[in-house]
Amino acid sequence: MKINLPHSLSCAFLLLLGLNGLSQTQAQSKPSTDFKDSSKWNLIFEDEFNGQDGFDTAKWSYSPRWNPAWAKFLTHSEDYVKQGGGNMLFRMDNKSIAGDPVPYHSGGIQTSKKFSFQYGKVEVRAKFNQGKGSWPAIWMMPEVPHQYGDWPKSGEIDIMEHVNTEAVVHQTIHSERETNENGASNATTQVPYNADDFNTYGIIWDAEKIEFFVNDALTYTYHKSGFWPFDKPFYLILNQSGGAGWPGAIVDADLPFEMYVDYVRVYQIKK
Ligand SMILES: [Ca+2]
Repeated sequence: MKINLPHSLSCAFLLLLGLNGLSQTQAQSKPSTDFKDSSKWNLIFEDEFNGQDGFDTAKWSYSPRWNPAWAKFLTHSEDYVKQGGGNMLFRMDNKSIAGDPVPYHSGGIQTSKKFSFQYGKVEVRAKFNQGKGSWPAIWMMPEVPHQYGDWPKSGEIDIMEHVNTEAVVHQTIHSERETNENGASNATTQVPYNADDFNTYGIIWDAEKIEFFVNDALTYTYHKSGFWPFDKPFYLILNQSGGAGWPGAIVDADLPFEMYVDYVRVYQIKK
């Protein structure tokens, strides 16, 4: 999520992602634990987003605006993060807001300091539109941000990222071992999805591996090898970003960008 490449590197980076994704996807076998087997899992956190207007502040906070590309236009307003119709809507547009002179505004929320967990299963059902400069994401960061050092040393788990008008979503691990000096990761795959409808995105995370899923199908397994920062609690982030970093500039005619999230469910394995 924190990839921030000069434009000249973007094409080479995407090619790298593509080659990696293909070879790793082809190497997949059956998941170690059936993603949908309810007899194996206890629900420990959920938000069905079936309310109205604001989010549940017992579970979520606004993701703050700060320097990384994904966070440049985050805005603390129900205009950009709002429940309705059974979903949470994350929006990005170029409306002007008095006293806030950034060219775009977008929405994101996170569970930091309210909910984090170590090992388990995450399932998120979401739908988003496409457009030049768009970057919706469903991802996780360590609750203690620098316990193994600055990014990417303490790890990052990207359950779903999409950029621009691509026909695939990206699922990625960031760590010191996997992420290069330009912010690109070797531990990534790209997966076709149904762009016109909701899809489910998930992981199963344990002490030895992180398995990624799209629509309940295993797409990629990241096995523990060498230094492994994924042995601490992580929290969830949902956001619609864009206009900086990986997706590049926004074509205003493509706005608004919208991501609808139907639910977030987190489970841990029954003892
Ligand atoms: Ca819902």
